[in-house]
Formats: sequence, C-alpha cells, structure tokens
Amino acid sequence: MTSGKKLYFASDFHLGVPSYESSLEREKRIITWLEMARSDAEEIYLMGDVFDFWFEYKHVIPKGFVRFLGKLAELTDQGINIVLFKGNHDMWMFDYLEKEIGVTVISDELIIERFGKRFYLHHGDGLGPGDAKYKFLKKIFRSKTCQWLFSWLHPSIGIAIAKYWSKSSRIASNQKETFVSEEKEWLVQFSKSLLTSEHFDYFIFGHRHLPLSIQLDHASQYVNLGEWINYNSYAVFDGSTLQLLYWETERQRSV
Ligand SMILES: [Mn+2]
Repeated sequence: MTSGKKLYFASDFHLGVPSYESSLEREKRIITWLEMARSDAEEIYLMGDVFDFWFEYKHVIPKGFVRFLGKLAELTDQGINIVLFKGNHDMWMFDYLEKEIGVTVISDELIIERFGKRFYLHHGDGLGPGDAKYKFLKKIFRSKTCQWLFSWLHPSIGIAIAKYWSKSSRIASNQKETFVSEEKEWLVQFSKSLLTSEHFDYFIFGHRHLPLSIQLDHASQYVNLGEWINYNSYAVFDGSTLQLLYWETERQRSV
C-alpha cells in the first residue's frame, strides 16, 4: 500500500431492486462515490450483494448496470485494484467480470495485510451460529452441478425465477434492520471466536444491512458496511485507522 493512498470498502448495493428507477438512482449515487474515491484509492473492496441478482450464462449476462460496470472498468484501467466479493444474492459470478472489467472476484473470505494491519474480509453469509437453512441452501447454490443445470434454463425463465425470489428478500421489501445486542450479532460472535486462535486488527463484513462499528477488544475492530438503500455507508482505511462513513451527495444534502 502506497503512503497517502486509501482502501475503500462498501457492500450491499443490491442493484436491480426494489424498482428499475430507484436502482438507477442508486447506481448514479454509487458512481459519485466511486468518483470521489478514485482520487486517492489504491484499492476498492465491494463486498457482496452488489447486484440483487447476477447469473452469468456462457454467452449471456443480465441486462443493466451499464454505468456502474463502465465506471469500474475505467477505475481498473487507471490502475486501481477493485475486488468484488460474491454475496448471497450474486454468487453466480464466474470469469466474465474479471475478464471484461478487470476486477478480482472473491468467493468466500479474503485475508489481507496492509501497513502491518491484518484484515479479515467476508460478505458475511453463512458464518457464525444459526441459519442452518441458509447454510444448506448455500451448498446447493454453490454446487457446480446445480449451476450447470440452471444455466440450461433459458435466461427469460431463469432470470424471471430469480427476480421473483429476490422480490421477497429483506432489502427489496425495505425492512430496516435493528441492533439488539452484541450477543445477537452472529458476525460479532464469529469474529470473537476467530480471535481466540488468530489475531486480526479489522473484521469487515456486509450482509447485515446495518452499519456497525464495534470495538471487540483493545486491538480489534468489527465493522459492518451496512447497505446503500437507506445508509450509503462505507469504510475507509488510511493506513492507520478504519472509519465508518456515510456518503452524501451535494444534491441529496440540498433536498
Ligand atoms: Mn444483502
């Protein structure tokens, strides 16, 4: 990491829902954020559920997100390292975005060290106690055989099924998440249990749809990146501290 440069983290854009119009507005907002970040970003981590649904067929990808994908390509062409995590909504990314846009796609966790600090990064799905039903589904959704079978459905059918499903998700129906206690935060519990065997300075996740920054012990910080329908939240690491921030465009502020 070059001194003066920063790492940016954001998650859960859920592009595509709840409606075409609102998603397009969010996409443009995300682009203003990427434009801000490009001036001092060395790396940008987009940590899953960037798309509310994504499936790559051999020769076909879902329509839309043209501005966003173009902007990512522009930034990678400029030399910024962009890392895209698979989320539970968009785990069907294969090699198209790596080839075409120049991003790196991460399937599960990623451990990085920058300026002597160790980061544990993961979208956050299927970790910690509970959620046995999802953990089972994830095995099926991630299986090569199921993905191969799904790919034989015509996109008009496959994507329609996926859209029907995603309409019933928490984010599409705009249910706001609330914090109860650290004990009830599965990802906090997961991070604490990892700390008993290995040291990390930072744990960064998405998935929870609630921006959170929690000090786990004197040397470890847990950050949840929130989501971009309600919060426009993101994190930035400047080489010494990790901050959770909220992106406001000029236009929003003047409303
Ligand atoms: Mn999500």
